[in-house]
Amino acid sequence: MTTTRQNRIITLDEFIIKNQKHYNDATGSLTRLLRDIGIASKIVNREVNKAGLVNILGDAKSGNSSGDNVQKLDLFANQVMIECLQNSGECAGVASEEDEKWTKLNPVSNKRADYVVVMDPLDGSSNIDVNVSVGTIFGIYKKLTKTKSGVKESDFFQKGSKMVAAGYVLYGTSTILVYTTGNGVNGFTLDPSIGEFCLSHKNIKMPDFGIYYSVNQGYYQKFDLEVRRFIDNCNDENYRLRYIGSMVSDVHRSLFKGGIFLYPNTRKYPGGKLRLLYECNPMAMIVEQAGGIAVDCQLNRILDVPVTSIHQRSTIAIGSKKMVKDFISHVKKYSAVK
Ligand code: AHM
Ligand code: MG
Repeated sequence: MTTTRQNRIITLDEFIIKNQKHYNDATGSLTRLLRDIGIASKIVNREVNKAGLVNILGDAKSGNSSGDNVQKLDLFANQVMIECLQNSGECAGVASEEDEKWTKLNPVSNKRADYVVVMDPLDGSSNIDVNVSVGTIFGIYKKLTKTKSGVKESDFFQKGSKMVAAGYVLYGTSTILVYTTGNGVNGFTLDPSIGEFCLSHKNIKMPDFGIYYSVNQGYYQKFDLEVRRFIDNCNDENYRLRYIGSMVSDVHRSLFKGGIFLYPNTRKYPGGKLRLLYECNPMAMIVEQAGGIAVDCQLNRILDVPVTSIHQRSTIAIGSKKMVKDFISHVKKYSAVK
């Protein structure tokens, strides 16, 4: 007699391999690259979870290339991600929020490296010391340079719409890896007892509407009129304000519950604070793939914004379709942007 197991566990590795056929060119190289990222995030997760026990918390007394304080765990995550991306030899170069310059990776066994990776190894790092969720964000592009292991800065200057995959790992009450290869969004929760990411959220669809809005309302007076009007409207509608200060966590909540996340321009950050390559683009690809919208405060689709520098910043309004459309209406009504 044969028995069929219901609810069979599907691990991240198994899922990636099974879905390889949906990628544009199913050579297995993107599969191997995604697996490298899965391994790196398990190592980062281990350190994030024991961060209170060992001496890797706190400020490393150096600023990152964007001028923010860097905490030691950021540096660790950065190093682990780069080392793991080196493993399979599929990645030719990495641009990280933590490094001023992008890094060329050494070829493995003289094989062809077709991809470049952009990443924020530990987003929301100001939250580490106080046990609040942080995350890793990544985006993957096919490099433009034709030679086997060659890679140039221009390989990173591709619009977000050219990404072949994007994802994030949220180190929260549980650790979840969410990623897309442009064919829907899936989430995998880390089962610590077996050390595997297991498929837990299949084909994630973002609600068209939600009751949450997420913005640093402390900057209210520093926002442009149209943004203030939109926030006023959120208050009038009794939407609930939730702001963790960790984009991954705030967008993750919107992805599942519905909502909108905003980081508009302020006097301190006239072009927005968040980085287009490492934060806005990957989150925008995921949200769009789940049925949401992501625009900047000039109402450009985030994924269509031209890239001219690896540390480029952007404003962002990202989230449920109806809420972002409402934001767009407010911008059109109260500003010169048409
Ligand atoms: P980080 O990558 O240095 O951690 O900075 C990005 C973070 C986002 O996760 C978060 O949304 C934002 O900065 C919070 O900024 P603020 O404290 O200005 O609200
Ligand atoms: Mg960040």
